[in-house]
Amino acid sequence: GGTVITYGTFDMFHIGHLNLLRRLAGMGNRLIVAVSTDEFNAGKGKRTLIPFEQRAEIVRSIRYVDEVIPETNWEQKIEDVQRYDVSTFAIGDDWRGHFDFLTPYCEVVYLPRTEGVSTTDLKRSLNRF
Ligand code: C2G
Repeated sequence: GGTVITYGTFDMFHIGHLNLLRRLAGMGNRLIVAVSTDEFNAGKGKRTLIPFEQRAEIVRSIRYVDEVIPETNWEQKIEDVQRYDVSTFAIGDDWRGHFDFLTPYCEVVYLPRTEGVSTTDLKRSLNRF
C-alpha cells in the first residue's frame, strides 16, 4: 500500500526512466512523480532539450504514474511528503545519501540505475549523424 514519490528531469524519456517508474509503481498503490521545471534544471546546471510541459505530459501518460507535480526547488520534498501523505521516497542510486534527511518523514529508497542508457549518452549519439 502507500504512496510513493520520486523526483526527476525525465528529459528525452528512455528505458531507464521507464524501468524506474515501473519498479516504483510496484512499491505502493499510488505513484507521484515530481518533474523538474526548466528553471529548476537551469539551477542544477542541466540544460533540458524537451520543455517542462512536454516532459510532464509524457510522464503523466505513463501507465505506472498516478500524478505529476512540478519540482521547482530543493526544499519542497519534506512539504510534499507531508502534503501527499507519502510513505516512500525513492530515486536512482546516483543520489544515494542525498535525501536521507527525509528518513524521519518516510521510507527512503535508492534503486540501481539502468546501465547503458542516459540522456547524456543519447545526446552524444545524436551528434554522430
Ligand atoms: N535513472 C535510472 N537509470 C538511468 C537514468 C536515470 O534509473 N539510466 C533514474 C535516475 O536515477 C532518477 C530518474 O531516473 O531517479 C530520473 O533521472 P533524471 O531525469 O536524470 O533525474 P535528475 O536530473 O537526477 O533529477 O530532486 C532530485 C532531482 O530532480 C533528480
